[in-house]
Amino acid sequence: MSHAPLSRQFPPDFVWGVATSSFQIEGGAHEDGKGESIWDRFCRQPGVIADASNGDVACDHFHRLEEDLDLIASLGVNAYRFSIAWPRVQPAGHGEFNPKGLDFYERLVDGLKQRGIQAWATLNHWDLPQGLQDRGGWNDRDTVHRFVDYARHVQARLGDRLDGLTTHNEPWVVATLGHDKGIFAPGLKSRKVAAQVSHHLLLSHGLALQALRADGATAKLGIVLNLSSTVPATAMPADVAAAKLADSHSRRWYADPLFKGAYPEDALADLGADAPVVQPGDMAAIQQPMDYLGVNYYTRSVIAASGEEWNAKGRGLPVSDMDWEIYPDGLTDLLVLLKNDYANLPPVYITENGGAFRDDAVVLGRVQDDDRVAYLQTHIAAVASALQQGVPMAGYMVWSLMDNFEWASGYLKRFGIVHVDYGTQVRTPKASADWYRDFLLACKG
Ligand code: PNW
Repeated sequence: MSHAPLSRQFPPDFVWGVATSSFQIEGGAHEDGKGESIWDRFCRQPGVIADASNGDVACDHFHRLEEDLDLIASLGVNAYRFSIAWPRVQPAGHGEFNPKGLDFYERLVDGLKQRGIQAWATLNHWDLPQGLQDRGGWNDRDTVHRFVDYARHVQARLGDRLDGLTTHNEPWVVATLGHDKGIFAPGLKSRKVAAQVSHHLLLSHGLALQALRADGATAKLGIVLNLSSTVPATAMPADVAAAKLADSHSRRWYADPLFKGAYPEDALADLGADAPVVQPGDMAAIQQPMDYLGVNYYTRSVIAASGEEWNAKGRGLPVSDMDWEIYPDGLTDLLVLLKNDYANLPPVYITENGGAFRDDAVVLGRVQDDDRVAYLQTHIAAVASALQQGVPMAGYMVWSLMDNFEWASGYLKRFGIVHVDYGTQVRTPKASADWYRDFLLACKG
């Protein structure tokens, strides 16, 4: 452990950012010819969104681009991670492209460049065109090829100005929460479908990387995985075995194909007849060299053989407003594990980290979110510790720039370092935004 101030523990070229995604902030759901996404459709199902809300307006970012660019710049970050809504760019997900859709992202990217901020774009942060879902969505192998076409189209227009280009955000969430648990769009409940979806997401990632490189990509290309440190609830052999299998179904299910070209054997055996159909050449296509790996980290995952959920709050452990345990050491553990497991690990960026907290009311123009300040500080320290242990860390981005549509939780959970009043759309930087700005100034120091 280094005792130098935290700000001295990062190299000068370290990438510091804030992150958002299209559906969660943009609104403008019907502007400029945008098509319907599976999240537009899903939100209309009764009972699936906690406050019965949707993304029609969200943070109205679509109409407040210049103000939000100035807000990002005011934080002193050198990178902004955002996502591109596929249905803006290609309303049905197949057939006609809509040039007006990319006009918006061109203004965003040019606005970032003018302010000296790196542009990190994600192609799929879950808002698949409904027109593709109507044909089977990610369960249908043709969607893989539609994604590659879309990726090439975006790169042709914006690629020369992008610093990073991410294929998918958190394929585990899309596959498992969207197609097995059914709590996210498209709301399906089939383990078999989810497994096939995960394979198609990985395959589309690999084929997109091949195509983008063949087209002369200059941005760094990679994928973003949601990962946690997975540990057994007790030292009992049954719990240890359950934790190992849970790790194979989550972290290794995605990282092993990407870096080793194979799904983990124990997870495949556990899936049995639900294992995905894999065609010859698929695994080689998935195992493309990547310029970086993006890691989203929020909490650790504690596994018991009984299948009982680990109730951190009930055990008196610190939790965020999502009831996710606050466990910064898990981030260091995870990053060191990645370095040890994957000899060819590329530079790693924390592409999301942050927390929802309740102390978020605006009082006399101020939001004193001390819990979030502590969360960010301890997790950035966890990244510094991984760096000292030889993990090739290259960047860190806070989730999120501002409060936004938190999926099935609607607008009830606030992750922003900037407060959003949804009635007026007024943005108020919280104490955590001030802390982050001061920290980044000290890093430059
Ligand atoms: C990520 N889980 O979602 C997403 O990338 C963001 O869009 C989201 O706002 C953020 O984390 C906070 O939730 C996740 O249940 C949602 O394991 C759920 C899980 C993980 C990530």
